[in-house]
Amino acid sequence: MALSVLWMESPLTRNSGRSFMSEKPVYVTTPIYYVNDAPHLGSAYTTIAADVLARFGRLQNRETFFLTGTDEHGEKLANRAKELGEETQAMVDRFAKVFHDSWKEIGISFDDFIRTTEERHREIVLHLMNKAIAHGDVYLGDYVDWYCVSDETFWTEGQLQGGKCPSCGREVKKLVEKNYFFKISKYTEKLLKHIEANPDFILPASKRNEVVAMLKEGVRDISASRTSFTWGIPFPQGPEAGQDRHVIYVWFDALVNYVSALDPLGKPERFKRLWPQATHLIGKDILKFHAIFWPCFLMSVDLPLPKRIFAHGWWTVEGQKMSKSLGNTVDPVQMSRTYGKDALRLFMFREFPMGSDGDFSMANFKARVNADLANNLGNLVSRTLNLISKNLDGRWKAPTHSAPGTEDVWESARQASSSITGPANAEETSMERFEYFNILQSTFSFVTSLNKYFDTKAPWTLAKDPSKKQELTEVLSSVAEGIRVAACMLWPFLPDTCDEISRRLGVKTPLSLRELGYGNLLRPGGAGAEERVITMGQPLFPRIQ
Ligand code: ME8
Repeated sequence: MALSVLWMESPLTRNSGRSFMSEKPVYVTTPIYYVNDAPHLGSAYTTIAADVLARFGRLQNRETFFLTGTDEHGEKLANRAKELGEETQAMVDRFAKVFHDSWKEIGISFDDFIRTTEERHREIVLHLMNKAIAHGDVYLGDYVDWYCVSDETFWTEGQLQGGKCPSCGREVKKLVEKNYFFKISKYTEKLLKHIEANPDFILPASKRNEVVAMLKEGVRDISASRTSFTWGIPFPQGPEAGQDRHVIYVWFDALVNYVSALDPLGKPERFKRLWPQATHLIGKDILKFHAIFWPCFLMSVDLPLPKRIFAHGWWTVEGQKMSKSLGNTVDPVQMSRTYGKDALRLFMFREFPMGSDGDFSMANFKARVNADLANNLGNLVSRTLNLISKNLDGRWKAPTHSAPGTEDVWESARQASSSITGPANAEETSMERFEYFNILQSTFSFVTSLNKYFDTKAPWTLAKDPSKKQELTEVLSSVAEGIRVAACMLWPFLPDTCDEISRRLGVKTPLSLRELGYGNLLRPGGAGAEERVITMGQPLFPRIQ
C-alpha cells in the first residue's frame, strides 16, 4: 500500500488544509522580567516555552512575532540600585544586557526585546494613559493599605497571610500615599462576559476559574500612579495633583509593553494583524495582573483583548522554593553550557503538563536526558546511520510503500502528529494550547516504536546475509524516514539536535520545512523519495554520569 494511501484518512491529512496550516499569525509574549538579577530556571521556563511556540509558528510559515524584554521601573528596582550602590539607570542597563545576552546564548529566537525605559515604550504608555484619563476612568485618591515591594502588589489587610504577602511570603509595608486610581470596577462585568463567551481566553481551565471567582467576589479600583519615589514614567497628571510628583504604577507601565513593542502608531497595519492574536504566556504568580487589570485597561482604551493568557505552574528545586539564600537557584546558561541547549528544553516540558507545578532535581534531569536523548533518540540515530554507512554505501531513500512490520511505527507516527494538531474539529493546534507534555509523550513513544521495530528486525543480522539485502534496505530506510519525521516533530523543542539529525540524514531542514510545509513533512514519505547521503558524527548525547 502506498504511504499516501495509508495516511489518507489520518486526522493529520484531514486537518492539514484548515486549522493545522492556519494562516493566522502567531504573536507570543513572555512576561518582561524585573532586572534585579540574572535569569533563572523560572524565567527560562517561560521564555523557552514561548520560544517553542514561536519556532512552531515559523515552521508552519505563519507570520510569527515573539516578544520578550525587561521591566525596568518601580520601587523594587529603585531600592535594588540603592542596595547595590549603583545609579538606577546604570543598574537596569547592566541587568537588561545580562537577560538579553543570556537568552541569546541559550538559543532563544525572540524577534524583539523591549525595555520599559525605552522612548518607544514611554510614548505608548503615555498615549494610552491619556486615553484612559480622557474616558473618565482615572481619579485622584488616597491609598492607605498594604504593599509588597517585591511583587509590586497592593494588598488589603484581609488578603495578607500571617501578616505577610500572600503571593511571595515576604514582609509587606503599610502605604499611605496620594495615588491616581483606575476605575477597574467599571469593566469587570464586561470582562466576566468576555471570559464566559471565550472559554479559552484564560488557560488552563483551573486558572480561568480562579479569575472568574476573583471577579465575582469584586475587584477594588487599583492605583495607576505612585508618589513615594520617582523611578518611573511621570504620570500625565492634572492640576489637582498639587505638589505630588506621580509616576505611573509599574504594572500599568509594564503591561503596555505587549502593545508598545508592536509600534501601533508607526505600523498600524501590522499592529492590527498581530495584536488580536496575542498569546501572553506567564507564571501563575502574575495571573491577576494579566487576566483582570490588563483586559480592563485595554477595554478602557478601546483596544481588543489578547487571544489568550496561559498561566503555567511553579518550579521548585530539589523540593524547595528557589532562592539565592538557599543557594539552590538553577542557572539556565550554565546548564546549557554543560549539557547542551536542548537537554534543558526537553526536561522542562517532558516531566509534567505546563499548568502544573514541578520540581527540578539533578537526578531527574540526568535520568530524563539519558533515557530520551542518549538511549532512545541518540542511540537510534547512531545505530541506523552506522548500518547505512557500512552496508548501503551511506545512502538511503524514503520508502515508497509501508514495509511489512511497520504498521505500529506509522500508527504511532500518526498519533504523534495528531497530538500536535489536536482534535480534528479544533480551531487551532495543541501547540497553541501549550500541550507540550502530551506532544512530547507521544513523539517519544513514536521514537520508542522505531527502536522496537529496529530491534525486532535486527538489521545487523540481515546485514550478514547477502540474500537479505533488499529487506535490510527496507528496514534501514523505513527507520531513517521515521527519524526524519520525528526530527520534524521535535524541531520546535530540540532545534539544534533536530538540525543536526537532519544534516546527518542528508535532509535539508528547516529550509525544506518552509518549502514543503510542515504538515507534509510529518507524513512518512512527505519529504520526497530522492536519494540522501548521510554524514557520520559523534554521539548526539553522551550519557550523563
Ligand atoms: O513579575 N517557576 O517579573 P519577574 C516558574 N516584571 N516560573 C517562574 C518562577 C518559578 N519558580 N519564577 C519566576 C514580573 N518565574 C513582572 C512581569 S509582565 C508585564 C511584568 C517566571 O521577573 C514566571 O513567568 O518577577 C513568572 O510569571 C515570571 O518569571 C515573573 O518574573
